[in-house]
Amino acid sequence: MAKTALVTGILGQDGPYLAKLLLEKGYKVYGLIRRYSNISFDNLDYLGITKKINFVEGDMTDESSLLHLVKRTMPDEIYNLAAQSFVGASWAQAKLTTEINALGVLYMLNAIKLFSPTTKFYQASTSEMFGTSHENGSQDENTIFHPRSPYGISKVYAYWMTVNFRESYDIFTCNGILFNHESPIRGMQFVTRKITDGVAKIKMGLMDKLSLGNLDAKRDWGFAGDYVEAMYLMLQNEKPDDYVIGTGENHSVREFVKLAFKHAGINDWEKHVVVDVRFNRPAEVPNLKARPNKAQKQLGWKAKTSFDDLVKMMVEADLKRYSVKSV
Ligand code: NAP
Ligand code: G4F
Repeated sequence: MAKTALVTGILGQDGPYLAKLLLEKGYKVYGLIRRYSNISFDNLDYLGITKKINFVEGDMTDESSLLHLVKRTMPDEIYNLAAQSFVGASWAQAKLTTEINALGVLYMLNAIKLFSPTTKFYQASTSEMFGTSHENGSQDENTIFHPRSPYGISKVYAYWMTVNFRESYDIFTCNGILFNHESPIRGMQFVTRKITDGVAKIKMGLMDKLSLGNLDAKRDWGFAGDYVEAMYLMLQNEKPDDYVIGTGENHSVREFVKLAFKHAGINDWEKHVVVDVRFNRPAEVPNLKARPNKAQKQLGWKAKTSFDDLVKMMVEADLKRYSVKSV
């Protein structure tokens, strides 16, 4: 019989890439969607898999919906990707961020414990949990957490709850501590997509200036398509554990901007970029860089897409989008 997986966050960036991988492996995929007045399947459409998903309704903040869902589907695997995932919004919406990202995980884990204790659980943890903490400029599974935003704090709660259900109830739970990963279907408010979308608009003459915040922040940016393989591998491993996933290389926002303009054939990038302090955060995470050695050794996972290829892929996809629209 085909294996079954429930993917929360199915309409976001990672959900569609993961669902595509699972479908290719023969899984039946349930995708959790919440109620919308105007729902968009654009990201699933982009990967051509909308019709292959079994949509189920629920909300991470509604415990009873998750209890019913797990009881009804009893999937082999649950990948919890749902979150209020934008760090910048988490100060103004700290309570909502906590309810979705922290309590939502507790509700899902309780549902597994009560109705489907053999279900394996993946939690989308994040390098934001490290915040300002590092050893010689990089982070691994042993680096202590020092989150700098309500988002980071909510994810630390979820991380420990995931560990706790493993230790208390012997449930197969894993944390993937993923560093930033991007793609042509990355949300528009995140800096990489904001840049590649802006560069495409400037190239097409639809915009002249791109307003950004802190250009000195450094991130370890990889491709989402590579990272969902790590999620899958964690749940196929013999023993549940927690893994740092990243490229092991980092770059500043400024470097990303320069390269994006270069790939669009625009040399005078400084003419088009405006620094606007409104995009600065109350507390910044200045420098994230993964040491993904454990994942490489135990899961055989390694990032495949280079920084240059990632920026090029995103710029080309946005240029194509605007070229098609302008025809
Ligand atoms: P994303 O594009 O923002 O997608 C998040 C998804 O969560 C959306 O589909 C959203 O649904 C859903 N969601 C939000 N609130 C919900 C609720 N109350 N109930 C049910 N669903 C809800 O995020 P992503 O980039 O794919 O990231 C996936 C996960 O990995 C997130 O948990 C994120 O925090 C984590 N993470 C991401 C990165 C990264 O660099 N991308 C790195 C580390 C960790 P709607 O479409 O209905 O809004
Ligand atoms: O693209 P960002 O908004 O991503 P951030 O804050 O690193 O969070 C992302 O990665 C996390 C993993 O580390 C995930 F957990 C999280 O869900 C999300 O996917 O910002 C990246 C950097 C920041 O330092 C920010 O201050 O870019 C800087 N930045 C500079 N100008 C900007 C801007 N960020 C945004 N969003 N918009 C700007 O105009």
